[in-house]
Amino acid sequence: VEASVPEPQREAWRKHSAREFNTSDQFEDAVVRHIETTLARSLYNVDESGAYAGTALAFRDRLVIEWNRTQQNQTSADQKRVYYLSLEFLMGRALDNAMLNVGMKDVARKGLDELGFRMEDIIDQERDAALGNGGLGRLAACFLDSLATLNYPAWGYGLRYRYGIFRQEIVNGYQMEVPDYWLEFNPWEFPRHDVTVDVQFYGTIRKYMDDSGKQHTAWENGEIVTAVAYDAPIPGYGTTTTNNLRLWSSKASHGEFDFTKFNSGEYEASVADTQRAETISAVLYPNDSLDRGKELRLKQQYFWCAASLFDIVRRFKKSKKAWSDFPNQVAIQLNDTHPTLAIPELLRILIDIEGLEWDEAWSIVQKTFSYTNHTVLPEALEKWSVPLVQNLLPRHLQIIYDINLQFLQFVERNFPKDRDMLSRVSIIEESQPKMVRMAYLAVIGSHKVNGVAELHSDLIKTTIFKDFVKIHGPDKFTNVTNGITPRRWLHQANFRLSELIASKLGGYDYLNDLTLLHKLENYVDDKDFRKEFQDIKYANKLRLARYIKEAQGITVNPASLFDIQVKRIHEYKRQQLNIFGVIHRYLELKEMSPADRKKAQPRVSIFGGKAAPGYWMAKTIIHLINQVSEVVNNDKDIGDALKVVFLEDYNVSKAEIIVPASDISEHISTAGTEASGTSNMKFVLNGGLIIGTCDGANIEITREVGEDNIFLFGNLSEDVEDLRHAHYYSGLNIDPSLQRVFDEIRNGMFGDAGQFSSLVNSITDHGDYYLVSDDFKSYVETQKLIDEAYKNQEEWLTKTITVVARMGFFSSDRCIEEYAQEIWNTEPVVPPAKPQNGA
Ligand code: C3B
Repeated sequence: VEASVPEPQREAWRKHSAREFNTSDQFEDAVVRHIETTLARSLYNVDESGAYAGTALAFRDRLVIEWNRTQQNQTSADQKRVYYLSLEFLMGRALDNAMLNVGMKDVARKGLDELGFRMEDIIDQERDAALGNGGLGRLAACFLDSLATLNYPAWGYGLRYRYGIFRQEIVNGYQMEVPDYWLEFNPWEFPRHDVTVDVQFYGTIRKYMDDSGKQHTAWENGEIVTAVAYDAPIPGYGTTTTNNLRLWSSKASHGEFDFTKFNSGEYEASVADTQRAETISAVLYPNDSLDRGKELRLKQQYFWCAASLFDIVRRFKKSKKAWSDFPNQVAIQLNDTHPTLAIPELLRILIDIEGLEWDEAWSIVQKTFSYTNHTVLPEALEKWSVPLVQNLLPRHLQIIYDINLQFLQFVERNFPKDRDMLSRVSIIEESQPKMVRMAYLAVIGSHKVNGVAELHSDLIKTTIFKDFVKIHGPDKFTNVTNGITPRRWLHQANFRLSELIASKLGGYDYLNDLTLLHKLENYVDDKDFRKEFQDIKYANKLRLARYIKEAQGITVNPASLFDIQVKRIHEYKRQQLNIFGVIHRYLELKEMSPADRKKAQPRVSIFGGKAAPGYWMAKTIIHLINQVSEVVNNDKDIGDALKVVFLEDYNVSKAEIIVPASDISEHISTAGTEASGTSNMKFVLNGGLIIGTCDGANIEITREVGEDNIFLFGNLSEDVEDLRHAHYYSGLNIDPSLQRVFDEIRNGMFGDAGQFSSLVNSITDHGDYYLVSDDFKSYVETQKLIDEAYKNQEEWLTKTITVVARMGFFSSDRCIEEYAQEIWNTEPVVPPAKPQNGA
C-alpha cells in the first residue's frame, strides 16, 4: 500500500494506465475480453449469466478507474471525511445503478444487443446484495448514493456477511427461511488481502507504571481474529466521484490454521478455531427493530467497530497531524446504537495506545461522533449484560464505567434536587444482571443526536431521552427527516416516468435537485402529459400483474385498484389491520347482489415482507394473509372484485417493480411507533397515493402534498397512552364490523381457527396494544373514500400528478446536505477532471 513507482518510470505507467470504454464498440471489447479471459468462456458457451458477468466486469473496470482517481483526489484535498458506520447496507443490485449513474446504459444496451442479449434479461441475472433487514439498511444505501452524488468524501463501513437476509419461501401458507449465500459470484467487491486488522476479544487487564511514573493499562492475552477489508465502489450520479464501501470479513489470525496447535497434533481443534473466527461475519441477524442480546452479535459489533476505527486512525496518522485535529478530519455517524462500541474503542486507542490523557481523549471522542436514533420501541433498544461485556471486552467495560462515573458526577453537581435522576440516566441499569444501555452511551459520547422525522425527533426528546435534554440542553438533539435516492427509486425503477418528467423539465437536472419537480404542476392540465402519465402507471401495473402471475400464479386485472403494503411484518406496522379490512371487504362483497358486486370498485390487495424467524405473531399474520388469499381468490362469487396476493421474498429488486405500480399504498402503523418510514416516500414519488396514520414521515408528506391528496385516518400519537390505559381499565370498544371479522376467523372461514387465536386474542383479550380496535372503523371508512375517489379517474390523475410534483423535499440529497451542515461540518471535494488522453 505504501510503495509507489519512482519518478522516471511513472511516464510508462501513465502511458499504459487503464482506459475507460466510451463507445459501444469499446464496451463490447471489454465484455468479450472478460468473458474469454476472466471467465474462460467463449461464444460457444456463454449464457445470460455469463453475459451478465462480462457486463458487470466491464462496468467494474470503469468504476475502479474512477474510484482510484477519487480516492487520490480526496486524499490530496485533505478535507474532513465522513464515516458512516452501519451494520446494514441493503444495496440491492449494482449493475443497473452503475450504468445509470455513469450515464452509459444506452451504450451498454446497444453493445449487448449487438452481442445477442437483451438488457433487461442481463440486469435480471444479478442477485441482490441483501445485507440488511429493512428501512435502516436501505436508508444507509440511499445515503451512500447521495454522498457520492454530492461529492462528499465519505466511506461506509460495515460487515461482509456471507449470508444476507434469508430468502423467504411460502410453503402451505407459512414462511420458511432459506439461507442467502450470495457470494458465489460477486464482481462488485475487491478483496484487500493487504488491508487487515487484528481484533482482540476476551483476555485480561494489566495496570503498570512506566519509568516516568505514568499509569498505563494494557489489554492482553486475548483471542485474536483478523479482519480483512472488502471494498465496493459507490458511483455518484452525474459525477466522477466514486466513494468506497468497506466491509470487513473475519478470518483466523494465523492464516489457514493455528500452527502451534497444528504442529502439536491438534488438527481438529485448529480447524475448529478457524471456523469459529469465520463465524463472526457469517450471518446477518434477521431481526428488525428487536434486540436479542446474543453474544455473537456483540462480537460482530466489536469486530466491525475495532477494525473500522483502526483503519480510520491509521489513515489519520498518515497525515501526521496533531490529535486535536482528529475531529477536524473525521466525522463518524453511528447508524443506530449498533456501532456504539466505537466510542469506548476510540477512547481506548487514544488513551491506552496513543498515551493521551482522559480529558483530551474524551473531548476528541465527543466531537467526532454523532448518533442517529431510528426507533422508540422498547424492545429495539439495545442493552448488553455487564457480565457478557466483562468477559468479552474487559477493557471496554472499564472505560464505560469511567465514562459513566464522570457523567454521573456531572449530573449530581447540576441536578442535586432530582434524587432519581442518577439511576434513570446511568449507562448501567441496576437490574439483575446489570445491563449496559447502549443508547445512553451513544448520546453521552456524541455531539449530536438526531431522529429521522419531525414527530419522531420530538418524541425522543420527551420520552427515551427526556432527561438528557435537561442535562445536555435541547441543542444536542435535532431532526433530519429521512429521504430516498431519486436515482434508484424513480430514474431506475420507473424509467418511463423519469423520461416524461425530463421531457417537460428540460432534462434530468431534477435528479440532482428534486425540488425542481414542482414545475410539473404547470402540466397538471396538459392533456398529452396526463395521458402519458396515466399510460405509464397502467404499464407499471401491467408489469406487476405479469410478475404476480409468474411468481404466485395469481391472475389479477391491471384495471383494478392496486393496494399495496410491503415492508417488514410487525405488529406495530399493523398488517393485521389491513388483512382484517380485507376480510371485512370480502364479507361485504359476499352479501351483495351480483349486480351490486359488479358496481363495486375492484381491488387487488398486495402484501409482501419478511417476518423475523422467531417472531411468531408476525408469522401468524403472514399465514392469515395467505389463507385469506386462498379463500378469496378461489371464490367464484367474487371474481375480479377482490384479489389478495402475498408476494414471496420481498426485497429491493422486487420493490423496484412493485413501487411504481401502486394506486394506494398502506403506511398504517400505530401513531408514534414508525420513526419515519421511507417506502411511503417511494410510492408517492412514483405517483401512488397513500392511506396512512399520522405517524413518522406521513405527517411531513401530508404537509408537502396537501391534505386533500392523502388519506389519513386513525388516532393521534398524543392519545395513544390514554387509549391503552382505557383498554386496561374499561376494556375494548370493538366495532361490530370488526367483531364479525373475528367471528368468521374463529368459525374457521380461513382454516383451522386455532392457528389464528393468538393473533385475535392479542386484541380481544390482551389489551390490543397496537390499537387495532380503536382505528378499525376509521380505517374501513377511509378505504371507502378511496373506492369513491378512484371512480373519478380524472380527479385521481390530477392528485397523482400533483403529489409527484410536491415530493422534492424527500430526496436523500437533502438529508445529506443537512447532516453535512448541521452535524458533520463537512464540505464536498471537487471531483478530479478526466485526464486528457481519453483514459
Ligand atoms: C427503521 C424504522 O422502523 C423506520 O421507521 C425508518 O424509516 C428506518 O429505520 C430508517 O430510519 N428501523 C429499522 O429498519 N431497524 C431498526 N432496528 C430500527 C428502525
